[in-house]
Amino acid sequence: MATKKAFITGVTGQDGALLAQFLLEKNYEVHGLRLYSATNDTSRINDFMENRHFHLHYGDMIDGGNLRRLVETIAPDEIYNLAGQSHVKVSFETPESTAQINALGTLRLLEAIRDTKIRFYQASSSEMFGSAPAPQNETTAFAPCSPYATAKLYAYWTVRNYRDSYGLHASNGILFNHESPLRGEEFVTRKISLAVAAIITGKQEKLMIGNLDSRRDWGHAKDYVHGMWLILQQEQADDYVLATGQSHSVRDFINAAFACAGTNIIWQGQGLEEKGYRASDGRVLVEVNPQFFRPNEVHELRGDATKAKQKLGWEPRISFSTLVEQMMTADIMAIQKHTSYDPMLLAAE
Ligand code: F7E
Repeated sequence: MATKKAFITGVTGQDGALLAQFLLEKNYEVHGLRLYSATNDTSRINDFMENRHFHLHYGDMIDGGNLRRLVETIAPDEIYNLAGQSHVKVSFETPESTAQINALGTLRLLEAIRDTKIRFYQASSSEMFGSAPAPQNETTAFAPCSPYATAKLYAYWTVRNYRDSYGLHASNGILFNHESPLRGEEFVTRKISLAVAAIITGKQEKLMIGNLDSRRDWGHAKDYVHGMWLILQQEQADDYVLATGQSHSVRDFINAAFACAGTNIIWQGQGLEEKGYRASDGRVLVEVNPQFFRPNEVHELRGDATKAKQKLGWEPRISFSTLVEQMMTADIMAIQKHTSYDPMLLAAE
C-alpha cells in the first residue's frame, strides 16, 4: 500500500521524471500534472506510466480552476511545483508567458492550498542571484538578470509570504544547475553532449556554441531530487540552497565531454573568433556563434550549500566528471542505436 500521496507539476521534465521515480521507490502514490501539447512528449516517464501508483492528469499552470480541482481530487500530502518555462534565453523572447506560468502559476497553486495542511515545495532557481558575486547562499541579495529570474523571484517571495501569512508548510529549494542524460536538448550541457557524441561518431562536423566563459555550478539532477524530498520532510518549512560548491566554464564542459571520447581540444583566438581544434589533426570542432548569446548574461553561479548540509544532511554524491561521463555514454549509445539519427536535432539551441 502506498504511504503518502505526492502531486508533481512538470512531471514530464527531467526533474519531474526523476522525482516521480524516486518517490515511487519510496512507496508514494504519485500524481503528475501534464500539459497538453501537440508534441506530447512522455518519453522520460514511459518506464513507470503503467505503474499502478502513478497517475497523470492534464492541467495547466495558467488555469487556476483546474489546479484547485486537481488539488481537491488528489488531496496530496506533498506538492512539488516543478512546472514552468525553464529556458532563460527563451524568457527574453516570451517574458509575459514566462511570468504567467512561473510567477502567477505558483500563486494559483498556493491559493489552491492556502487553507490546507499540504506541504509545498517550490522549484526556485540560482538564476535569482543573477549578477550577485559567487559564492551565493540563502543570505545573498538577489540580483536577477532575465525575465525568467524575475518571475522565479516573484514565486520565491510569494512562497515566503504564504508561509508567514497563512502558516503554510511551503519551502523554496534554490537549486543551482543540475543535469543528467534526461536534460532537455536546449540546455548547454545536453547540447554539448549530443553534439560531441555526433561529432565523434562522424555524424556532425562541429559544435556551434555561445558564451564559452560562463561558469555554472553543475550537479547531478538525481542528487537534487533527493534534496527536494528532504526539504519537505522537515518539521519546519524553510528555504535551502542546493549546489556542489564548484563552478566550471562552458569551455571546461566541452573539454570534459571530448575527453570522454579520448579527444583533446586546443583553444585559439579571442571572443567570437575563438575556436576549438582537435589536437591530433588541427580540425576545427567548436566555433562561437553570437546567435547563442543572451541579451544579459549571468557570468558565474557557484552555490554554498552549507545550510542544506547541516540541516538536511544533504550532500551531492555524483561528481562533475561522472555526470559528464554519464551524459556522454547515454548520447553515444543513443546515436549508435539510431542509424537514421537526425543531425537537425543538434541544431537545437
Ligand atoms: O545555460 C551558456 C549560457 O541554458 C548555461 C535552467 O535549468 O539553470 C538553467 O539555466 C550557460 C549560460 O542554463 C550556449 O549563456 C553558451 O550562461 O544550460 P543553460 P541556465 O541559463 O544556467 C538554472 C539554474 C535554471 O533555473 C534554469 O531553468 O551556458 N551557453 N552557449 C549556452 N546556453 C545554451 N542553452 N545554449 C548555448 O549554445
